[in-house]
Amino acid sequence: MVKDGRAMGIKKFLASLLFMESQTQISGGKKLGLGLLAGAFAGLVMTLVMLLLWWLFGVATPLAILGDRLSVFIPPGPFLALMGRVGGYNHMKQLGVGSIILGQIGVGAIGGILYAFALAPLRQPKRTLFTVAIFILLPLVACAILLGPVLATSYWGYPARPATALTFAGFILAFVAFERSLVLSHRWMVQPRPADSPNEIEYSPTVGRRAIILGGLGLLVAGGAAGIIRRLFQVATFSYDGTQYKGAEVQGITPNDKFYCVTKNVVDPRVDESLWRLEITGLVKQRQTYRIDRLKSLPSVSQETTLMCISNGLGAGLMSNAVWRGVPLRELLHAASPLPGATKVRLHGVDNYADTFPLEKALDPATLVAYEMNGERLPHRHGFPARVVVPGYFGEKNVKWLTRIELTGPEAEGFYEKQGWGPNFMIPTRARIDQPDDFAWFSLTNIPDGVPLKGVAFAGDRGVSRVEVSADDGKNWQEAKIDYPGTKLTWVIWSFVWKPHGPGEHKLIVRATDGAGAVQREEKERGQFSGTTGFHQITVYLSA
Ligand SMILES: Nc1nc2c(c(=O)[nH]1)N[C@H]1C(S)=C(S)[C@@H](COP(=O)(O)O)O[C@H]1N2
Ligand SMILES: [Mo]
Repeated sequence: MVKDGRAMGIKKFLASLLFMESQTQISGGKKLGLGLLAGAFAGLVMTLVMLLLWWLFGVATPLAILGDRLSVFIPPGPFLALMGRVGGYNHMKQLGVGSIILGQIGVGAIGGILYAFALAPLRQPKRTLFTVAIFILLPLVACAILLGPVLATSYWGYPARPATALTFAGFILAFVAFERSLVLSHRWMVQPRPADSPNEIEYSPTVGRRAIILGGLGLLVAGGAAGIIRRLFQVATFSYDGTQYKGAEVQGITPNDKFYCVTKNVVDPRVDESLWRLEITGLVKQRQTYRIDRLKSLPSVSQETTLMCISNGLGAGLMSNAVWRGVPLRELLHAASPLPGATKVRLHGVDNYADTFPLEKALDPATLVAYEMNGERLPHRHGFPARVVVPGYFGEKNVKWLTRIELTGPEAEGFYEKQGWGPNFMIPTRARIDQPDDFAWFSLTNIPDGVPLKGVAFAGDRGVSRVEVSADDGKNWQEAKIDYPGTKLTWVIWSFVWKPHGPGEHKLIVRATDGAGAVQREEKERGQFSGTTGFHQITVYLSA
Protein backbone atom coordinates (compact mmCIF):
# COMPACT_ATOMS: atom_id res chain seq x y z
CA MET A 1 0.00 0.00 0.00
CA VAL A 2 2.68 2.44 1.06
CA LYS A 3 4.77 1.40 -1.87
CA ASP A 4 1.87 1.96 -4.21
CA GLY A 5 1.24 5.35 -2.74
CA ARG A 6 4.82 6.37 -3.29
CA ALA A 7 4.76 5.02 -6.82
CA MET A 8 1.65 7.05 -7.43
CA GLY A 9 3.37 10.11 -6.04
CA ILE A 10 6.35 9.66 -8.31
CA LYS A 11 4.09 9.06 -11.26
CA LYS A 12 2.17 12.17 -10.44
CA PHE A 13 5.37 14.10 -10.04
CA LEU A 14 6.72 12.89 -13.39
CA ALA A 15 3.40 13.58 -15.04
CA SER A 16 3.40 17.03 -13.56
CA LEU A 17 6.84 17.64 -14.99
CA LEU A 18 5.71 16.66 -18.46
CA PHE A 19 2.18 17.98 -18.56
CA MET A 20 1.29 21.15 -16.82
CA GLU A 21 -2.29 22.09 -16.27
CA SER A 22 -1.98 25.35 -14.45
CA GLN A 23 -4.13 28.10 -15.85
CA THR A 24 -3.72 31.56 -14.52
CA GLN A 25 -5.07 34.93 -15.25
CA ILE A 26 -2.29 37.42 -14.89
CA SER A 27 -1.73 40.85 -16.34
CA GLY A 28 -0.06 41.36 -19.72
CA GLY A 29 2.95 43.11 -18.24
CA LYS A 30 3.56 40.31 -15.81
CA LYS A 31 3.05 37.72 -18.52
CA LEU A 32 5.67 39.45 -20.60
CA GLY A 33 8.08 39.64 -17.71
CA LEU A 34 7.62 36.02 -16.70
CA GLY A 35 7.90 34.78 -20.30
CA LEU A 36 11.04 36.83 -20.83
CA LEU A 37 12.58 35.57 -17.63
CA ALA A 38 11.74 31.91 -18.29
CA GLY A 39 12.95 32.23 -21.89
CA ALA A 40 16.24 33.88 -20.96
CA PHE A 41 16.73 31.27 -18.25
CA ALA A 42 16.10 28.47 -20.73
CA GLY A 43 18.49 30.13 -23.19
CA LEU A 44 21.15 30.13 -20.49
CA VAL A 45 20.56 26.47 -19.64
CA MET A 46 20.82 25.60 -23.34
CA THR A 47 24.06 27.57 -23.61
CA LEU A 48 25.43 25.74 -20.59
CA VAL A 49 24.56 22.39 -22.19
CA MET A 50 26.31 23.42 -25.41
CA LEU A 51 29.40 24.57 -23.54
CA LEU A 52 29.55 21.30 -21.61
CA LEU A 53 29.26 19.28 -24.81
CA TRP A 54 32.03 21.35 -26.39
CA TRP A 55 34.33 21.23 -23.42
CA LEU A 56 33.83 17.62 -22.30
CA PHE A 57 33.23 15.79 -25.57
CA GLY A 58 34.59 18.00 -28.36
CA VAL A 59 31.10 18.21 -29.83
CA ALA A 60 30.56 20.93 -32.42
CA THR A 61 27.99 23.30 -31.01
CA PRO A 62 26.58 26.33 -32.80
CA LEU A 63 28.90 28.42 -30.61
CA ALA A 64 31.83 27.16 -32.66
CA ILE A 65 30.41 26.26 -36.05
CA LEU A 66 27.99 29.13 -36.65
CA GLY A 67 31.05 31.34 -37.10
CA ASP A 68 32.55 28.84 -39.56
CA ARG A 69 29.31 28.78 -41.48
CA LEU A 70 28.87 32.54 -41.63
CA SER A 71 32.48 33.48 -42.29
CA VAL A 72 32.40 31.99 -45.79
CA PHE A 73 29.93 34.71 -46.71
CA ILE A 74 32.27 37.51 -45.69
CA PRO A 75 34.52 38.49 -48.61
CA PRO A 76 38.20 39.04 -47.76
CA GLY A 77 37.98 42.85 -48.02
CA PRO A 78 35.28 43.34 -45.36
CA PHE A 79 36.78 40.39 -43.44
CA LEU A 80 40.13 42.16 -43.12
CA ALA A 81 38.44 45.51 -42.40
CA LEU A 82 36.36 43.95 -39.63
CA MET A 83 39.39 42.16 -38.26
CA GLY A 84 41.28 45.45 -38.20
CA ARG A 85 38.39 47.25 -36.50
CA VAL A 86 38.00 44.73 -33.66
CA GLY A 87 41.75 44.31 -33.22
CA GLY A 88 42.74 41.05 -34.92
CA TYR A 89 41.54 37.53 -35.68
CA ASN A 90 41.52 36.53 -32.00
CA HIS A 91 39.30 39.41 -30.97
CA MET A 92 37.02 38.69 -33.88
CA LYS A 93 36.64 35.07 -32.72
CA GLN A 94 35.92 36.17 -29.15
CA LEU A 95 33.41 38.72 -30.35
CA GLY A 96 31.79 36.04 -32.52
CA VAL A 97 31.32 33.52 -29.70
CA GLY A 98 30.21 36.27 -27.29
CA SER A 99 27.55 37.55 -29.68
CA ILE A 100 26.27 34.05 -30.40
CA ILE A 101 25.85 33.41 -26.65
CA LEU A 102 24.02 36.71 -26.17
CA GLY A 103 22.01 36.01 -29.31
CA GLN A 104 20.96 32.61 -27.97
CA ILE A 105 19.81 34.10 -24.69
CA GLY A 106 18.00 36.86 -26.58
CA VAL A 107 16.24 34.45 -28.92
CA GLY A 108 15.43 32.34 -25.85
CA ALA A 109 13.79 35.35 -24.20
CA ILE A 110 11.69 36.00 -27.32
CA GLY A 111 10.71 32.32 -27.35
CA GLY A 112 9.73 32.70 -23.70
CA ILE A 113 7.43 35.62 -24.48
CA LEU A 114 5.85 33.65 -27.30
CA TYR A 115 5.35 30.79 -24.90
CA ALA A 116 3.84 32.90 -22.12
CA PHE A 117 1.26 34.50 -24.38
CA ALA A 118 0.41 31.89 -26.98
CA LEU A 119 1.29 28.47 -25.61
CA ALA A 120 1.04 28.46 -21.83
CA PRO A 121 -2.75 29.01 -21.90
CA LEU A 122 -3.28 25.96 -24.16
CA ARG A 123 -4.70 22.72 -22.79
CA GLN A 124 -2.69 19.53 -22.76
CA PRO A 125 -1.58 17.67 -24.80
CA LYS A 126 -1.87 20.48 -27.33
CA ARG A 127 0.60 22.63 -25.41
CA THR A 128 3.35 20.02 -25.34
CA LEU A 129 2.80 19.25 -29.01
CA PHE A 130 3.32 22.91 -29.78
CA THR A 131 6.33 23.44 -27.53
CA VAL A 132 8.04 20.34 -28.91
CA ALA A 133 7.33 21.45 -32.48
CA ILE A 134 8.38 25.07 -31.99
CA PHE A 135 11.26 24.77 -29.54
CA ILE A 136 12.76 21.41 -30.53
CA LEU A 137 11.81 20.33 -34.04
CA LEU A 138 11.82 23.74 -35.69
CA PRO A 139 15.31 24.72 -34.48
CA LEU A 140 16.56 21.23 -35.37
CA VAL A 141 15.36 21.55 -38.95
CA ALA A 142 16.64 25.12 -39.13
CA CYS A 143 20.07 24.07 -37.85
CA ALA A 144 20.22 21.08 -40.18
CA ILE A 145 19.58 23.37 -43.14
CA LEU A 146 21.52 26.43 -42.03
CA LEU A 147 24.51 24.55 -40.64
CA GLY A 148 24.38 21.62 -43.08
CA PRO A 149 27.86 22.15 -44.53
CA VAL A 150 29.60 22.34 -41.14
CA LEU A 151 27.86 19.56 -39.22
CA ALA A 152 30.70 17.07 -39.81
CA THR A 153 32.91 18.68 -37.18
CA SER A 154 34.43 16.84 -34.25
CA TYR A 155 37.16 18.29 -32.06
CA TRP A 156 37.93 14.74 -30.94
CA GLY A 157 38.51 13.61 -34.48
CA TYR A 158 35.51 11.42 -35.32
CA PRO A 159 35.12 10.75 -39.05
CA ALA A 160 32.45 12.69 -40.95
CA ARG A 161 29.47 10.41 -40.34
CA PRO A 162 29.72 9.81 -36.60
CA ALA A 163 30.78 13.46 -36.23
CA THR A 164 27.58 14.60 -37.95
CA ALA A 165 25.48 12.25 -35.82
CA LEU A 166 27.13 13.59 -32.65
CA THR A 167 26.63 17.20 -33.67
CA PHE A 168 22.99 16.44 -34.29
CA ALA A 169 22.60 14.60 -30.98
CA GLY A 170 24.12 17.66 -29.31
CA PHE A 171 21.53 19.91 -30.96
CA ILE A 172 18.71 17.65 -29.78
CA LEU A 173 20.04 17.66 -26.23
CA ALA A 174 20.43 21.43 -26.23
CA PHE A 175 16.97 22.12 -27.64
CA VAL A 176 15.28 19.62 -25.32
CA ALA A 177 17.09 21.36 -22.45
CA PHE A 178 15.71 24.66 -23.72
CA GLU A 179 12.14 23.44 -24.12
CA ARG A 180 12.02 21.71 -20.73
CA SER A 181 13.67 24.59 -18.85
CA LEU A 182 11.31 27.08 -20.43
CA VAL A 183 8.14 25.12 -19.76
CA LEU A 184 9.07 23.99 -16.26
CA SER A 185 10.49 27.27 -15.01
CA HIS A 186 7.52 29.20 -16.35
CA ARG A 187 5.09 26.76 -14.87
CA TRP A 188 6.87 26.80 -11.55
CA MET A 189 6.62 30.56 -11.35
CA VAL A 190 2.97 30.92 -12.30
CA GLN A 191 1.61 27.84 -10.59
CA PRO A 192 -0.26 28.60 -7.43
CA ARG A 193 0.72 26.80 -4.29
CA PRO A 194 -1.91 24.15 -3.57
CA ALA A 195 -3.61 26.37 -1.03
CA ASP A 196 -3.82 29.36 -3.35
CA SER A 197 -6.66 29.89 -5.70
CA PRO A 198 -5.70 30.80 -9.28
CA ASN A 199 -7.09 34.29 -8.87
CA GLU A 200 -4.80 35.08 -6.05
CA ILE A 201 -1.72 34.55 -8.17
CA GLU A 202 -1.65 37.92 -9.73
CA TYR A 203 -1.49 39.60 -6.41
CA SER A 204 0.07 36.90 -4.37
CA PRO A 205 3.74 37.38 -3.50
CA THR A 206 4.48 33.84 -4.76
CA VAL A 207 4.99 34.75 -8.40
CA GLY A 208 7.29 37.63 -7.61
CA ARG A 209 9.27 35.62 -5.11
CA ARG A 210 9.62 32.70 -7.49
CA ALA A 211 10.66 35.00 -10.30
CA ILE A 212 13.42 36.32 -8.09
CA ILE A 213 14.50 32.80 -7.19
CA LEU A 214 14.56 31.83 -10.86
CA GLY A 215 16.63 34.94 -11.59
CA GLY A 216 19.07 33.79 -8.92
CA LEU A 217 19.14 30.31 -10.39
CA GLY A 218 19.80 31.92 -13.78
CA LEU A 219 22.78 33.69 -12.29
CA LEU A 220 24.08 30.37 -10.99
CA VAL A 221 23.72 28.81 -14.44
CA ALA A 222 25.46 31.84 -15.91
CA GLY A 223 28.23 31.39 -13.36
CA GLY A 224 28.63 27.75 -14.40
CA ALA A 225 28.72 28.78 -18.04
CA ALA A 226 31.29 31.45 -17.27
CA GLY A 227 33.42 28.83 -15.51
CA ILE A 228 33.39 26.59 -18.57
CA ILE A 229 34.07 29.55 -20.83
CA ARG A 230 37.12 30.28 -18.70
CA ARG A 231 38.32 26.68 -19.10
CA LEU A 232 37.70 26.83 -22.84
CA PHE A 233 39.53 30.14 -22.96
CA GLN A 234 42.60 28.48 -21.46
CA VAL A 235 42.73 25.85 -24.18
CA ALA A 236 41.54 28.24 -26.89
CA THR A 237 43.73 29.30 -29.77
CA PHE A 238 43.88 32.95 -28.67
CA SER A 239 47.25 32.47 -27.01
CA TYR A 240 48.98 31.10 -30.11
CA ASP A 241 46.99 31.82 -33.27
CA GLY A 242 49.11 34.17 -35.34
CA THR A 243 52.42 33.13 -33.73
CA GLN A 244 55.26 34.41 -35.91
CA TYR A 245 58.80 33.19 -36.41
CA LYS A 246 61.17 35.96 -37.44
CA GLY A 247 64.06 38.13 -36.29
CA ALA A 248 67.46 37.25 -34.87
CA GLU A 249 66.38 33.81 -33.60
CA VAL A 250 65.56 32.42 -37.06
CA GLN A 251 67.43 29.20 -37.94
CA GLY A 252 67.28 26.94 -40.97
CA ILE A 253 64.87 24.50 -39.34
CA THR A 254 62.19 25.99 -37.11
CA PRO A 255 61.79 24.18 -33.78
CA ASN A 256 58.25 22.77 -33.44
CA ASP A 257 57.31 25.05 -30.58
CA LYS A 258 58.41 28.12 -32.57
CA PHE A 259 56.75 27.17 -35.86
CA TYR A 260 54.30 29.84 -37.01
CA CYS A 261 50.67 29.03 -36.35
CA VAL A 262 47.40 29.97 -38.04
CA THR A 263 43.99 28.46 -37.39
CA LYS A 264 40.39 29.41 -38.05
CA ASN A 265 39.28 27.76 -34.81
CA VAL A 266 38.38 29.16 -31.42
CA VAL A 267 39.43 25.86 -29.85
CA ASP A 268 41.59 23.57 -31.99
CA PRO A 269 40.87 19.86 -32.34
CA ARG A 270 42.64 17.45 -30.00
CA VAL A 271 42.28 14.31 -31.99
CA ASP A 272 42.02 10.91 -30.32
CA GLU A 273 44.04 8.64 -32.62
CA SER A 274 41.86 5.62 -31.86
CA LEU A 275 38.73 7.41 -33.13
CA TRP A 276 40.44 8.98 -36.12
CA ARG A 277 40.18 7.66 -39.68
CA LEU A 278 41.45 8.98 -42.99
CA GLU A 279 38.85 8.47 -45.72
CA ILE A 280 39.35 8.69 -49.48
CA THR A 281 35.98 9.46 -51.06
CA GLY A 282 34.31 11.23 -53.97
CA LEU A 283 35.13 10.40 -57.57
CA VAL A 284 36.97 7.15 -56.87
CA LYS A 285 36.39 3.53 -57.85
CA GLN A 286 37.47 2.18 -54.46
CA ARG A 287 36.70 4.18 -51.34
CA GLN A 288 39.44 3.74 -48.78
CA THR A 289 39.68 4.12 -45.03
CA TYR A 290 42.98 4.23 -43.17
CA ARG A 291 43.57 3.96 -39.47
CA ILE A 292 46.71 5.65 -38.24
CA ASP A 293 48.63 2.35 -37.93
CA ARG A 294 47.90 1.41 -41.50
CA LEU A 295 48.93 4.86 -42.69
CA LYS A 296 52.19 4.64 -40.78
CA SER A 297 52.89 1.18 -42.14
CA LEU A 298 53.01 2.49 -45.71
CA PRO A 299 56.38 3.49 -47.23
CA SER A 300 57.12 7.02 -46.06
CA VAL A 301 59.45 9.82 -47.07
CA SER A 302 61.15 12.56 -45.12
CA GLN A 303 61.01 15.96 -46.75
CA GLU A 304 62.05 19.45 -45.70
CA THR A 305 59.40 21.99 -46.72
CA THR A 306 58.71 25.62 -45.85
CA LEU A 307 55.14 26.79 -45.25
CA MET A 308 53.87 30.35 -45.49
CA CYS A 309 50.45 31.88 -44.86
CA ILE A 310 48.74 33.79 -47.68
CA SER A 311 48.27 36.72 -45.30
CA ASN A 312 51.95 36.96 -44.38
CA GLY A 313 53.22 40.53 -44.72
CA LEU A 314 56.58 41.20 -46.40
CA GLY A 315 58.35 41.69 -43.09
CA ALA A 316 56.20 39.31 -41.06
CA GLY A 317 56.87 35.83 -39.71
CA LEU A 318 53.92 33.65 -40.72
CA MET A 319 56.50 31.41 -42.39
CA SER A 320 58.55 28.49 -41.04
CA ASN A 321 60.51 25.48 -42.17
CA ALA A 322 60.40 21.88 -40.94
CA VAL A 323 61.30 18.32 -41.90
CA TRP A 324 58.09 16.39 -42.45
CA ARG A 325 57.67 12.64 -42.59
CA GLY A 326 54.68 11.13 -44.28
CA VAL A 327 53.17 9.15 -47.12
CA PRO A 328 53.10 10.65 -50.61
CA LEU A 329 49.44 11.51 -51.27
CA ARG A 330 49.69 9.83 -54.69
CA GLU A 331 50.07 6.43 -53.07
CA LEU A 332 46.74 6.85 -51.27
CA LEU A 333 45.08 8.16 -54.43
CA HIS A 334 46.35 5.31 -56.58
CA ALA A 335 44.95 2.80 -54.12
CA ALA A 336 41.52 4.45 -54.48
CA SER A 337 41.64 4.63 -58.32
CA PRO A 338 40.39 8.12 -59.21
CA LEU A 339 37.58 8.21 -61.81
CA PRO A 340 38.10 10.07 -65.11
CA GLY A 341 35.97 13.09 -63.95
CA ALA A 342 38.27 13.81 -60.99
CA THR A 343 40.32 16.97 -61.59
CA LYS A 344 40.82 18.28 -58.05
CA VAL A 345 41.21 17.05 -54.52
CA ARG A 346 39.36 18.63 -51.61
CA LEU A 347 40.97 17.94 -48.25
CA HIS A 348 38.85 18.08 -45.11
CA GLY A 349 40.02 18.59 -41.53
CA VAL A 350 38.02 17.31 -38.55
CA ASP A 351 37.32 21.01 -37.83
CA ASN A 352 35.30 21.15 -41.09
CA TYR A 353 38.04 23.20 -42.66
CA ALA A 354 38.62 22.26 -46.29
CA ASP A 355 40.88 23.29 -49.11
CA THR A 356 41.52 22.18 -52.67
CA PHE A 357 44.27 21.84 -55.24
CA PRO A 358 44.53 20.26 -58.68
CA LEU A 359 44.72 16.45 -58.88
CA GLU A 360 47.93 16.90 -60.81
CA LYS A 361 49.51 18.58 -57.78
CA ALA A 362 48.11 15.84 -55.55
CA LEU A 363 49.93 13.28 -57.71
CA ASP A 364 53.25 15.14 -57.37
CA PRO A 365 55.54 12.91 -55.29
CA ALA A 366 56.38 15.87 -53.02
CA THR A 367 52.76 16.29 -51.86
CA LEU A 368 52.54 14.42 -48.57
CA VAL A 369 50.16 13.29 -45.88
CA ALA A 370 52.55 14.02 -43.03
CA TYR A 371 52.44 12.59 -39.51
CA GLU A 372 55.84 13.67 -38.19
CA MET A 373 57.42 17.09 -37.83
CA ASN A 374 61.13 17.40 -37.14
CA GLY A 375 61.31 13.80 -35.94
CA GLU A 376 58.43 14.11 -33.47
CA ARG A 377 54.82 13.13 -33.91
CA LEU A 378 52.85 16.06 -35.29
CA PRO A 379 52.04 18.53 -32.46
CA HIS A 380 48.31 19.04 -31.84
CA ARG A 381 48.31 22.60 -33.05
CA HIS A 382 50.04 21.63 -36.29
CA GLY A 383 47.47 19.00 -37.20
CA PHE A 384 47.90 15.80 -35.17
CA PRO A 385 47.63 13.04 -36.25
CA ALA A 386 48.06 13.92 -39.94
CA ARG A 387 48.20 16.96 -42.19
CA VAL A 388 48.82 17.75 -45.82
CA VAL A 389 52.14 19.22 -46.93
CA VAL A 390 51.86 20.66 -50.41
CA PRO A 391 55.01 22.50 -51.51
CA GLY A 392 54.61 25.68 -53.53
CA TYR A 393 51.11 26.53 -52.33
CA PHE A 394 50.18 28.90 -49.52
CA GLY A 395 49.86 27.51 -45.99
CA GLU A 396 46.07 27.28 -46.13
CA LYS A 397 46.27 24.32 -48.56
CA ASN A 398 48.30 22.38 -45.98
CA VAL A 399 45.17 21.08 -44.26
CA LYS A 400 45.69 20.11 -40.61
CA TRP A 401 43.81 17.40 -38.68
CA LEU A 402 43.16 15.79 -42.06
CA THR A 403 40.27 13.33 -42.02
CA ARG A 404 38.96 13.05 -45.56
CA ILE A 405 40.37 13.32 -49.06
CA GLU A 406 37.64 13.91 -51.59
CA LEU A 407 38.20 13.66 -55.33
CA THR A 408 36.08 16.25 -57.09
CA GLY A 409 35.36 18.04 -60.33
CA PRO A 410 36.75 21.51 -61.05
CA GLU A 411 34.02 23.41 -59.15
CA ALA A 412 34.99 22.33 -55.60
CA GLU A 413 36.12 25.11 -53.28
CA GLY A 414 37.78 25.36 -49.88
CA PHE A 415 37.11 27.47 -46.78
CA TYR A 416 39.08 30.56 -47.79
CA GLU A 417 38.34 30.11 -51.50
CA LYS A 418 34.63 30.41 -50.69
CA GLN A 419 35.35 33.66 -48.88
CA GLY A 420 36.93 34.94 -52.06
CA TRP A 421 40.66 34.60 -51.43
CA GLY A 422 42.82 33.80 -54.44
CA PRO A 423 42.57 33.08 -57.30
CA ASN A 424 46.34 32.57 -57.27
CA PHE A 425 47.53 30.34 -54.42
CA MET A 426 51.10 29.81 -55.63
CA ILE A 427 53.70 31.31 -53.32
CA PRO A 428 55.47 34.25 -55.00
CA THR A 429 59.19 34.85 -54.52
CA ARG A 430 60.10 37.00 -51.56
CA ALA A 431 62.91 37.86 -49.16
CA ARG A 432 62.99 39.30 -45.65
CA ILE A 433 65.60 41.11 -43.58
CA ASP A 434 65.64 39.69 -40.03
CA GLN A 435 68.68 41.55 -38.78
CA PRO A 436 69.10 44.37 -37.96
CA ASP A 437 65.65 45.49 -36.75
CA ASP A 438 63.75 48.09 -38.71
CA PHE A 439 64.70 51.59 -37.42
CA ALA A 440 67.87 50.23 -35.79
CA TRP A 441 70.50 52.77 -34.84
CA PHE A 442 74.27 52.30 -35.11
CA SER A 443 77.32 54.39 -34.42
CA LEU A 444 79.81 54.12 -37.29
CA THR A 445 82.69 53.83 -34.84
CA ASN A 446 81.11 50.66 -33.44
CA ILE A 447 80.85 48.95 -36.80
CA PRO A 448 84.27 49.37 -38.48
CA ASP A 449 83.71 46.23 -40.60
CA GLY A 450 80.19 47.14 -41.71
CA VAL A 451 76.67 46.30 -40.60
CA PRO A 452 75.87 42.56 -40.57
CA LEU A 453 72.55 41.73 -42.25
CA LYS A 454 70.73 38.44 -42.14
CA GLY A 455 67.41 37.12 -43.33
CA VAL A 456 65.43 34.51 -45.23
CA ALA A 457 64.33 34.18 -48.85
CA PHE A 458 61.65 31.85 -50.19
CA ALA A 459 60.30 30.97 -53.62
CA GLY A 460 57.68 28.28 -52.98
CA ASP A 461 58.70 25.05 -54.70
CA ARG A 462 61.04 26.77 -57.16
CA GLY A 463 64.06 27.13 -54.86
CA VAL A 464 66.13 30.27 -54.31
CA SER A 465 69.22 30.70 -56.49
CA ARG A 466 70.36 34.15 -55.38
CA VAL A 467 69.73 36.90 -52.82
CA GLU A 468 70.76 40.54 -53.31
CA VAL A 469 70.76 43.65 -51.18
CA SER A 470 70.42 47.26 -52.31
CA ALA A 471 71.23 50.34 -50.26
CA ASP A 472 70.31 52.84 -52.98
CA ASP A 473 66.64 52.25 -53.62
CA GLY A 474 67.17 49.39 -56.02
CA LYS A 475 69.63 51.03 -58.42
CA ASN A 476 72.52 48.76 -57.51
CA TRP A 477 72.31 45.28 -56.05
CA GLN A 478 75.04 43.35 -54.24
CA GLU A 479 74.96 39.61 -53.84
CA ALA A 480 74.42 38.17 -50.37
CA LYS A 481 75.89 34.93 -49.07
CA ILE A 482 73.64 31.90 -48.73
CA ASP A 483 74.42 30.38 -45.33
CA TYR A 484 71.61 27.84 -45.25
CA PRO A 485 70.72 26.62 -48.74
CA GLY A 486 67.86 24.27 -47.72
CA THR A 487 66.26 22.51 -50.70
CA LYS A 488 64.16 23.47 -53.69
CA LEU A 489 61.11 23.33 -51.41
CA THR A 490 62.46 25.52 -48.62
CA TRP A 491 63.64 28.95 -47.77
CA VAL A 492 67.30 29.89 -47.60
CA ILE A 493 69.03 31.86 -44.89
CA TRP A 494 71.28 34.59 -46.23
CA SER A 495 73.73 37.08 -44.76
CA PHE A 496 75.49 40.17 -46.00
CA VAL A 497 77.92 42.69 -44.58
CA TRP A 498 76.84 46.15 -45.60
CA LYS A 499 79.52 48.83 -45.84
CA PRO A 500 77.72 52.14 -45.49
CA HIS A 501 79.20 55.19 -47.20
CA GLY A 502 78.50 57.53 -44.31
CA PRO A 503 76.21 58.63 -41.52
CA GLY A 504 72.48 59.38 -41.87
CA GLU A 505 69.26 57.54 -42.64
CA HIS A 506 69.62 54.53 -44.95
CA LYS A 507 67.08 52.29 -46.59
CA LEU A 508 68.00 48.67 -47.22
CA ILE A 509 66.07 46.46 -49.63
CA VAL A 510 66.43 42.75 -50.31
CA ARG A 511 65.33 40.65 -53.27
CA ALA A 512 65.58 37.00 -54.28
CA THR A 513 65.84 35.13 -57.56
CA ASP A 514 64.08 31.79 -57.83
CA GLY A 515 65.54 28.52 -59.07
CA ALA A 516 64.36 29.19 -62.63
CA GLY A 517 66.15 32.54 -62.71
CA ALA A 518 63.05 34.75 -62.25
CA VAL A 519 63.89 37.82 -60.17
CA GLN A 520 61.47 38.81 -57.41
CA ARG A 521 59.12 41.61 -58.44
CA GLU A 522 55.91 43.27 -57.37
CA GLU A 523 53.16 41.22 -59.02
CA LYS A 524 50.34 43.73 -59.33
CA GLU A 525 48.39 41.37 -61.61
CA ARG A 526 47.88 38.99 -58.67
CA GLY A 527 45.18 41.16 -57.16
CA GLN A 528 44.96 41.89 -53.46
CA PHE A 529 43.83 38.50 -52.15
CA SER A 530 46.50 36.23 -53.61
CA GLY A 531 49.26 37.16 -51.21
CA THR A 532 51.47 40.23 -50.86
CA THR A 533 54.26 40.86 -53.33
CA GLY A 534 56.93 43.51 -53.38
CA PHE A 535 60.15 44.08 -51.48
CA HIS A 536 60.92 44.07 -47.80
CA GLN A 537 62.75 47.19 -46.81
CA ILE A 538 64.13 48.49 -43.53
CA THR A 539 65.43 51.84 -42.35
CA VAL A 540 68.71 52.11 -40.45
CA TYR A 541 70.18 55.22 -38.81
CA LEU A 542 73.92 55.71 -38.63
CA SER A 543 75.72 58.32 -36.58
CA ALA A 544 79.36 59.27 -36.94
N1 LIG B 1 42.14 21.97 -40.53
C1 LIG B 1 42.71 23.16 -40.69
N2 LIG B 1 43.82 23.24 -41.46
C2 LIG B 1 44.44 24.42 -41.65
C3 LIG B 1 43.92 25.62 -41.09
C4 LIG B 1 42.76 25.51 -40.27
O1 LIG B 1 42.24 26.49 -39.71
N3 LIG B 1 42.19 24.27 -40.10
N4 LIG B 1 44.57 26.81 -41.34
C5 LIG B 1 45.39 26.87 -42.56
C6 LIG B 1 46.22 28.06 -42.66
S1 LIG B 1 45.43 29.51 -43.13
C7 LIG B 1 47.60 28.02 -42.55
S2 LIG B 1 48.54 29.36 -42.90
C8 LIG B 1 48.28 26.77 -42.13
C9 LIG B 1 49.12 27.03 -40.90
O2 LIG B 1 49.76 25.85 -40.49
P1 LIG B 1 50.59 25.83 -39.14
O3 LIG B 1 49.71 26.41 -38.06
O4 LIG B 1 50.98 24.43 -38.88
O5 LIG B 1 51.78 26.70 -39.35
O6 LIG B 1 47.36 25.74 -41.83
C10 LIG B 1 46.27 25.64 -42.71
N5 LIG B 1 45.56 24.44 -42.41
MO1 LIG C 1 47.02 31.02 -43.72
